[in-house]
Order: sequence, then C-alpha cells, then structure tokens
Amino acid sequence: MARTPMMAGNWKMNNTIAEAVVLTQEISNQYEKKEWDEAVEIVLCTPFTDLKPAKTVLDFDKVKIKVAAQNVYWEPSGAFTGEISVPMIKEIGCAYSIVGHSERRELFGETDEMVNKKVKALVAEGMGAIVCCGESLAVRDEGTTLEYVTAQVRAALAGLDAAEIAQCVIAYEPIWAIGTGRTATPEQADEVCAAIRETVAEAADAETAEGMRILYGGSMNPGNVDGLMAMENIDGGLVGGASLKAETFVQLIKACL
Ligand code: G2H
Repeated sequence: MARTPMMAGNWKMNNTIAEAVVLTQEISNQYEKKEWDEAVEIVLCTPFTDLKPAKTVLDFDKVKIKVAAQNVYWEPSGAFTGEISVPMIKEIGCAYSIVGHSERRELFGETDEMVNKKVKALVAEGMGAIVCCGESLAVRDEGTTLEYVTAQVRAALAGLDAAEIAQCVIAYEPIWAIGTGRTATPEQADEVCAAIRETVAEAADAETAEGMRILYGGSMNPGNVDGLMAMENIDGGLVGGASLKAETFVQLIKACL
C-alpha cells in the first residue's frame, strides 16, 4: 500500500500571531499546487494562539496545508483552567493534534494513560492524533529501545479499534536527537519504526499497519532528510527547528515528493 508521506512542522512555543502570519504566508507562497496536492500531506502544528491566523491565511490562499494543535485536553468542556478541548480545536479547523510529545511527558508530567485519553478524545471527534513516542539516551544505552517504544505505542492505542487506530499517525522521536543536532541514523530510526508498525499490526491488523504513517522526529533537516525518507518504514517527519524557516521547511516538503 502506498502511504502518502506527511511533513509536519512542530513550531513548539514559537511565533507570535504576526510572525505566524508571515511564516505561513511564506510557505503558502511556495506551494506548488500540481506537484504537492496529492503527493504529500503538509501540516503546521502551531501554538494555540496561531491556529486561527494560520488557518485564515491558508484558506484565503486555497492551499492544501493543514493546521494542527500541539496538545489537547480529553474532556470536552468544564472546569479545567488553562486547558483547550478537542471541540475547540476542531472548530478552528484543525485536522490533528500532536499527543504525548516528549517535552509534554518530561516537562508537564504527561503519562501513557493521559496520552491514551487524549488519543481517544480526538478520534471520537473524527480527528487525527499525531502520537509521539521515543526513548531517552539512558534507555538506548541500556539496549531496551524497542521494548520501551513499543510499550508506549501499545499504551497510546489501548482500547481503540482498527478504524480508530487508522486515524492516527505515529511520530518516532528519540529524545536524545531532539533539538540537539544529533540525528538517529536512518537504520536506527527504521529499526524502531518497523517495530512500531509491527505493534500497530498487533493492536489493529496488518492492513492498518501497512497504511499507518510513521514519522521520524529529532533534528530532521535538509541535510539528513533524504537518507531518512529512503527507509521503508519512515513516511515523513515531525520537524521542530527546521520548520521555523519557510526555506528549510519547503526543502523538507520537497524531499517527500
Ligand atoms: C522533535 C522535533 C519536533 P527538532 O521534538 O517534534 O524537534 O526537529 O527541533 O529536533
């Protein structure tokens, strides 16, 4: 099954509304309709405050680039000060939310159970989840990377049926490669992505696993993207630093064609 690659920019906590409008406009200006329309799914995961402005630019320019949140809460409404719900990001026109990024797990105490609740809330609303997983350097050095990462994936997808799992995209992001300039080799990344695909087959079925997009994240840049994209089990990228400049992000999109 041919999988449509995804290039998703994770802006993290960067870009004011004014900056977001400029960056979105710069990316949109370089959109090559004929070539990109069917070949690659492009997603901008912006801060909550930038979602509506970015979506407005993209809608006005009529380009097929989607916006996504970087996090979401599982309850639809209520007394949860500071949280944003799935119906709220859906109303803005988000296609996805990132869930379980390692920065959320490490800095904000997000657990596998919370990740699972968020994934369930998203798919129940017909939205997609970009589910992040990845090991620390200590886990890699211990030699238990595959067990650790596949356990994270199993926990994130627990209780979902095959159709719901098919609404997800999985991003493998080794923590030791995030924002460090140190990338996993294509072979290291593909080994883990293959194990993730196997885990999806067990949680859903072979067809769902075959169709699942598995992204690599962790210092992806124009210099290493081709090697990563050449691997059998890597279907795109979740990109932080290199998504903050239109020029480099567009280079990464083109590497998916
Ligand atoms: C990993 C990635 C984006 P960067 O967190 O999710 O960031 O490309 O800056 O390593």
